[in-house]
Amino acid sequence: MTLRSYPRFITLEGGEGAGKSTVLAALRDTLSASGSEVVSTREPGGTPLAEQIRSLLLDTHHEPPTAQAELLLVFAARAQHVRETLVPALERGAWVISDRFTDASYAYQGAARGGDLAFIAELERHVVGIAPGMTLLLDVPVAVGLQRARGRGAIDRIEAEHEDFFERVRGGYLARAKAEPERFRVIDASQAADAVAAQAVAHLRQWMGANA
Ligand code: Z5A
Repeated sequence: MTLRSYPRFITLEGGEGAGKSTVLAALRDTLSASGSEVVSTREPGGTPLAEQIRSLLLDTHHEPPTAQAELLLVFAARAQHVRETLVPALERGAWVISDRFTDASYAYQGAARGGDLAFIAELERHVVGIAPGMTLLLDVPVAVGLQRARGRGAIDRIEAEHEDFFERVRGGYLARAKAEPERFRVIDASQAADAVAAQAVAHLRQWMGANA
């Protein structure tokens, strides 16, 4: 099964503290101002069941999942999100912005945890089946991103990983962007937040113009 790409499906990716939440708000405002229906969502999460799986994944109070359990939980949440939220919205013509999607599994469970990339690709084909038209990768040096993320207070299970882990995450994302340059737009997210948001909005406007 090949992946079905939806032009109105936009994903935001990046390491910790890259500034995805800030950019997502700017993209949502731009799309809403054009009069379109906009659905903003996130992964893991985006449905009640998938949000429960998110807390199992991130909460430090549970028994930590093994690498394989983590991978399957992430894809279980995604299976629910795709069928219950993403495909219905895309099929009715809404724009959908998701804070993370399958690229995150290649970066975190694949590149960083050492999971089998071919198995992740099989899961993507059989369980997910869809792909974003455009992905904005907010790329920031690991030390800068971690300082921002940890400056916010409570740290979740994955945020508690060592810097090496996040270097592998960053490398995994950059490799994905290099392999699919037509889908990815890489933004230097070490700039000030308003400059990052302005670049993201410029990419969006260009994309909207081409996919009106
Ligand atoms: N995960 C996974 O392992 N596999 C998967 O398949 C998926 C996810 C889908 C939850 O994701 C976790 O799930 C994540 C990967 C894993 N790992 N962890 N932990 P998440 O996206 O919800 O969580 P996150 O990556 O920890 O989000 P984040 O750190 O909140 O990142 P962000 O949304 O990109 O950052 P932000 O909230 O917009 O900004 C963080 C802080 O920095 C905040 O105080 C801002 O005011 C500040 N900020 C933002 N931009 C700037 C700039 N440009 N300059 C200065 N300060 C800034």
